[in-house]
Amino acid sequence: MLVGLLFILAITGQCLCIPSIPSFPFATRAKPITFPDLYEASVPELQAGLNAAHFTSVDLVKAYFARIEEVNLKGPALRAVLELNPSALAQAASLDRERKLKGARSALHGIPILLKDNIATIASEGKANLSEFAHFRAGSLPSGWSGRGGQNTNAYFPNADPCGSSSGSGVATSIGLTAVSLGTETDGSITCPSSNNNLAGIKPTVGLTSRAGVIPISAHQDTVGPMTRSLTDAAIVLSVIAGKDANDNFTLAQPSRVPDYTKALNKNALRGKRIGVPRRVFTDDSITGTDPSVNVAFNRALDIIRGLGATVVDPADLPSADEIAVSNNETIVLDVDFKVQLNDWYESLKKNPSGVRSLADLIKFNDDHPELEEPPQLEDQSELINSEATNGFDDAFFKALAFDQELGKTRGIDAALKAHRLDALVLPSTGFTTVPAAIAGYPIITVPLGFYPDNVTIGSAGPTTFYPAPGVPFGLSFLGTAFTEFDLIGFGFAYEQRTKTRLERKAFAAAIPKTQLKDVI
Ligand SMILES: *[C@@H]1O[C@H](CO)[C@@H](O)[C@H](O)[C@H]1NC(C)=O
Ligand SMILES: *[C@@H]1O[C@H](CO)[C@@H](O)[C@H](O)[C@H]1NC(C)=O
Ligand SMILES: *[C@@H]1O[C@H](CO)[C@@H](O)[C@H](O)[C@H]1NC(C)=O
Ligand SMILES: CC(=O)N[C@H]1CO[C@H](CO)[C@@H](O)[C@@H]1O
Repeated sequence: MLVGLLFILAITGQCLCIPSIPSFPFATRAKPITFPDLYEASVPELQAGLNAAHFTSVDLVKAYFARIEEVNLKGPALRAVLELNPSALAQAASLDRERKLKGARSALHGIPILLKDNIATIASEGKANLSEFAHFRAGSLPSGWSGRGGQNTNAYFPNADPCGSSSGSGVATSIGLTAVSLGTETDGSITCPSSNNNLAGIKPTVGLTSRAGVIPISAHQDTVGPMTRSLTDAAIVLSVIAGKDANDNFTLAQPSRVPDYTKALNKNALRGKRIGVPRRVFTDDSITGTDPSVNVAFNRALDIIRGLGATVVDPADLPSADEIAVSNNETIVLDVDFKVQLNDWYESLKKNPSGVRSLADLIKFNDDHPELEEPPQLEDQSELINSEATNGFDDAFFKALAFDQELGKTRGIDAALKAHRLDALVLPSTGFTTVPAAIAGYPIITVPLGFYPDNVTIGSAGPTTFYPAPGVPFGLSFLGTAFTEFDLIGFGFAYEQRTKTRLERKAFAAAIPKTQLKDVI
């Protein structure tokens, strides 16, 4: 499954492809071809251009590589991309040949995709920078920093926080360094960087997409999902990556058929629905609770949702909200899972030239190589040390896991949905609003909600990063119970299409790459 190629240029799946159009034989005057702007280009637009032979996948790879070159280490040095797939051009050429002979295999045929670095690939391939160990190394470390990649920063304000841990996927997709990307979420790591980078993101139900080959934090919470510029693109990617995988037994519990999520893209999807606002999840949140920019935009969003024909139930609190706010059960579960599963992951590697074969080795490696892994102000690896100190799957672990299920599901999201007869919950995507869905393993769909105003007081998010900051985006999350992605995508799409918030503001000028398809053809 995901064991992809940097630029996974083809994946099998439902074919939404537009049939290839033969060149029009009677044309007397060729109509000038207009190429899609790669800052915003959607998968259907790219697929149409590929099928019409206006450009090839080779052209796309060349253009994206040139765009990465412009801003990744040069110019604003966003450090969003770690590696380029050395075989991407050859793979693209082979997929171009296949398209000519047989047509496109799927809606992703020949579409460049960027993967978060914790997702295994077949050979050495390209990759998005991330918060190290998906930000599990230590809560104090800034988002987007890794020893390997340096500090990845936001494209909307110089040195702003990209959020994490799928930071590189977020930043690279936000300015069109790739068509689409994949991130992973344990608690917030797709939702938050999608929010901070003006993207649509889908954190699927745990078990909808396979984690085989993904460096784990926790089998109970980890999930792989798309980060894209529109929910249309996200639905296309999710339709391809969802499904059962014998190498990840959590996927065996999903419903028998993967829906075509593009069928959920209905502008009227909110009509007649009941959407609840679990206010206690964010009113006490240090990031979201008192933030006037987020709260004003959120209340405006509720009016828009009403305008789209839904009933907004406000508040529709999770009975467990106050307990979740003070609970340490999630940390107990993650600390144990991480040690056990990371050690299993090291053991599963066929080749590992690094000499690091366990969590204990990793902690020692970091301490032995401060120049690589513990530069000044970034020494902290307390969460790794806490995890190493745990004793495997003991009574305390199973108790904490059971509490999490209860707090997140039965007395949490499911209780609120049931009590108020709701179709979904809606929340700002900022801060700690991802926790209930994280401990429940439930889905979150995020779409752009707004931007910090130009006069916002710039805050600090780490030794060299800022949050909030002028122009930095934030998102709106739709939440539901397990495997309700189809409905949630519909609700997010109705809101996205009504508001088109993403298009209201662009990245700062130096962070916008100039190369376009016309420059490489
Ligand atoms: C998956 O398999 C592991 C052992 O390989 C087992 O401990 C776990 O309970 C299984 N999980 C599910 C959801 O089937
Ligand atoms: C786990 O959650 C339960 C229910 O809220 C709570 O009573 C318990 O104190 C929590 N445990 C920890 C370690 O936070
Ligand atoms: C920013 O500007 C808006 C209106 O333009 C104003 O209402 C608000 O008070 C200002 N905020 C700050 C922090 O100056
Ligand atoms: C090992 C490696 O490729 N490191 C690169 C990671 O990405 C950063 C920023 O893009 C580069 O500075 C490193 O060379």
